[in-house]
Amino acid sequence: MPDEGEAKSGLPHLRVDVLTLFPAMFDGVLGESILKRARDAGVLDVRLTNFRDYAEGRHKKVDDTAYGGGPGMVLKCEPVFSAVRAVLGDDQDAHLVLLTPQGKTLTQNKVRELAGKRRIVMLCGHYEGYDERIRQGFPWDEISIGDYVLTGGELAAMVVIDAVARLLPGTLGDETSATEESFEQGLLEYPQYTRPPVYEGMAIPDILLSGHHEEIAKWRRRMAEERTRERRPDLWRQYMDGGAQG
Ligand code: 6GU
Repeated sequence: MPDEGEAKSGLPHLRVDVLTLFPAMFDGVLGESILKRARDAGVLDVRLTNFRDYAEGRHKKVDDTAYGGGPGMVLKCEPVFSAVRAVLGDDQDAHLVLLTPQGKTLTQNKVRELAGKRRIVMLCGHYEGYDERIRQGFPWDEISIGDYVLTGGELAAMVVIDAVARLLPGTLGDETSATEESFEQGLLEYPQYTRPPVYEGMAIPDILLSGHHEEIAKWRRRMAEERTRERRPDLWRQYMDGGAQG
């Protein structure tokens, strides 16, 4: 029998628990394409928990007005603490992720780190924010997906799951090494082409038909570098410094 943390295939296996008030938002994303394949293969195990189920009273209230006044609702402590504790059980080493625009911006480095975990528990907020004591109550890794505001953490959680899933061994086909892609090396992708060789007068670069694999690799590297320098001077600087890639 495979150990916990291994898929049927013997590949390592990531479990992600998502705590959300809108579990149905995940159906389409998890039920199609590569994420569906990863789940069917047992590489990725996503479990959705509606933390409203942990709210008390007939009204199952999960949010309330803010102390001190102001617009918008704040996510209450009780249902969140109860749900997180129930989902964790006695698991001591699950990685806790709080989706919030106040978090550190997600990078490919962080995605790689998360892909190495055995279990991730994600909390998706909605409304104006979390009661601050939710932050204090658990050792959250607070993650944002960029400097703009979403209506809730669900789309952000899906972005994290998608980016992490494609790095799990067994998710992508053998020929697609996710780590060979230029972005993993701190560069933007080089231009790609497929048939036909000429489309509406636009021809593909001759080099790609030359059969010179070394020359093609050099050309691709040059194009990736040029593109990065022009479009993303921030990434280019990091690349030239040989520093940590974001
Ligand atoms: Cl994680 N949540 C929300 N509500 N908005 C965001 C975000 C997260 N990341 C970027 N914008």
